[in-house]
Amino acid sequence: MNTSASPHPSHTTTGQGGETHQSADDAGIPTMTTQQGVPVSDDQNTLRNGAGGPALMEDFHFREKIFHFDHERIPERVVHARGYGAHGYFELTDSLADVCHADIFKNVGEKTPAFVRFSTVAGGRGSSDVVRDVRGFAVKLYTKQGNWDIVGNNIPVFFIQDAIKFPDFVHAAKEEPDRGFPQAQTAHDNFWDFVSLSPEATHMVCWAMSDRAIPRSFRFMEGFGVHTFRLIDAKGRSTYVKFHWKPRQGLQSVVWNEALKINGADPDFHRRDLWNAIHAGDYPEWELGVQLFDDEFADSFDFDILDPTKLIPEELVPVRRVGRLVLNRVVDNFFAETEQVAFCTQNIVPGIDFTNDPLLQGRNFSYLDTQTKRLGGPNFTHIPINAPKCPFHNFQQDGHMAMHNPKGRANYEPNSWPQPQGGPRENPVSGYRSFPQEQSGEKVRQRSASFGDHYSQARQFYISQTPVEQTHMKDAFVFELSKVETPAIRVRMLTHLRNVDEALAHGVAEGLGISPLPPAARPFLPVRTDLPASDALSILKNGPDSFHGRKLGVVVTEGTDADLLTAVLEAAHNVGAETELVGPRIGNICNDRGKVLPVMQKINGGPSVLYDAVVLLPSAQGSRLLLGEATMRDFIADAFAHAKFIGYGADAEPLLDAAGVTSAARDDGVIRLGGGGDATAFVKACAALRFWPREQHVHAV
Ligand code: HDD
Repeated sequence: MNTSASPHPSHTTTGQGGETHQSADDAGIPTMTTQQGVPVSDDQNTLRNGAGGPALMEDFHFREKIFHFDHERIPERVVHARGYGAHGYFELTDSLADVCHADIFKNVGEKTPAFVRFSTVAGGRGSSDVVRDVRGFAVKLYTKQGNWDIVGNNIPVFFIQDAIKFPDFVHAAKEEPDRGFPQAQTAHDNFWDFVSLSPEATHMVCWAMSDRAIPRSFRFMEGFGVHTFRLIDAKGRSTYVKFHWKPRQGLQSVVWNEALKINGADPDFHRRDLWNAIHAGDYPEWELGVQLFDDEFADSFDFDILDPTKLIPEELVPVRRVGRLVLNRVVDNFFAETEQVAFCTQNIVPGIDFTNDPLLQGRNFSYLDTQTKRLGGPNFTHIPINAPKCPFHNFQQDGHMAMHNPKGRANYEPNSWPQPQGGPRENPVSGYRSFPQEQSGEKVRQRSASFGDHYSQARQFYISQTPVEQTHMKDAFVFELSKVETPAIRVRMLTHLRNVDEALAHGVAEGLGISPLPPAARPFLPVRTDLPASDALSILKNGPDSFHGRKLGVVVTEGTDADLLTAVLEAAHNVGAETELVGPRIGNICNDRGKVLPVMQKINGGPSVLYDAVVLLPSAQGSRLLLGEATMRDFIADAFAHAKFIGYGADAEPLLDAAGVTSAARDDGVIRLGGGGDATAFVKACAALRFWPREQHVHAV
């Protein structure tokens, strides 16, 4: 046995192949066993007939280990394959008992365990985080009356109106079947072919081309239940409801060029962000908001409340905040929890009910079905992450991996066995009851005519954006359509955009070199141009009021000014921002007082796209060294181009010049830091997140 300089020197051995590992020859280290519990003596060498001989079939340990490995993967989700989950709780802050008898909405202050999984939609499990895509926002609430899943997105409307179109939509959005690319993006012919042939998609496409589709973090995005649901009160009366999750952290997105670069620098940008925030104790939080309305409102509203391509502006029906969702614990095991969690729209509890939204009705079939395939059988509810946390009893039995078969003789009902052998019985008082909605009508395959206005709300969304956001939308359309190879598809898309906004259509056409504009698509119902702008639809109008929860990248070198650095770090920490030092190398860098700095990133590994704002504090000598460094110039040029706030010490001026941020180009977002007061003012300015007036000066095309 050899010992070496490992973190566990006393138990470390060197194996026959020179590998360093620990053995359980000492108390306190668990002995490895097979799945049958048989202790393992050697986990690194197969059993063979002589050292150079063939492997022996009887090596049950080898066979079990490889067999299990061969079966590690389960099918990835057909959509929303890439996701990241966390645990937390929901706390009721305002009773909804006036309109809903669900237990979760009764007692103010009561906490209900929750699990949330955020996701992208189109990409595979191993794709990048910051792609242009809708984000899933799925919440599982382990209530005392069973699990309630709100399987929502970060966008309040959807691409299609009827679930029967979902396979077509998803096929068109994902990689093209003959070539297997492009991955995790909609910038290709099939997607735009489908949506340009489906006018109902126009509203959602506008959202997808807005900055909503490139969030800065899961923490900084809203969630929406999308459909209209029902709340049922104790007397069985129904109130319509739309669910909203409002981030306490405020809204924030990145810019597109930044997104492209983040995906290279850190494909796990969003999951790392959530992991870091929870580990730092900066627990992300959302308020649960409800828009409540009745039949009278529904009848008077300009659109059909059952149409999932429409939203109800918050100015018309205000969002009542009734609770908070706090994420405070990462998973113990990604596969067991995040991968195996199974959300189903059909999981609702007494007091909540569905409506006739045709998309929701179809979803209620799809989720149960897909989980059975994905998780291998009907007992996926026995997996701890999916099991209710309240008592549950029924006579469902057997099947693959059954963990909770009923005990005793009775496995059917009615039965006449006495309790406890007789088992559970239905409960007409506390049991789930559906709202007794009257139904009539012929059996037809027909879309309601009231679903026919496809452009008015798309237009309302567009005019609700700030000019900066409108430009981003135009640029996104141009980018995506520039990747479409078939000219007719690009032109067809423009016919829809003309019904959204003429300036938008012109801008996109110009970007694509299309002239003259094609005629507008003929709308099924006239386009409403009188819908007022809604501030709630803009990200920039709903940003944070401080730099809390954001990340500052600080460039340091040998000899960095210790006082200024301390002032910057303190100012950032005082508002709850994270900081990271970036330098020419990691470790062994001293400030001007000889103190070693905890440099976490080398400049090429920590480009400015990973930070919300940057500060440049090289010493004069460090600045000279970095002048020849291309990645340093990129760091500054990108931060400037992405409209970030840049703070700098006097010695950083040559670096700014070298990156093209000359004294003439420097604007109010490029801030010279002389002392501690400046650092505080800088961090305060960063609350605006970006210096948007710069954007128009850094783009010529
Ligand atoms: Fe869906 C997953 C959200 C329409 C069929 N969907 C899935 C997830 C989210 C959504 C967040 C991932 C859940 C997780 O993290 O595990 N889906 C939506 C929203 C929709 C929507 C907000 C429209 C309002 N979905 C939709 C339709 C269908 C599906 C119309 C089918 C008819 N969705 C599925 C699915 C998935 C899924 C195939 C794939 C993996 C899974 O369910 O668990 O059943």
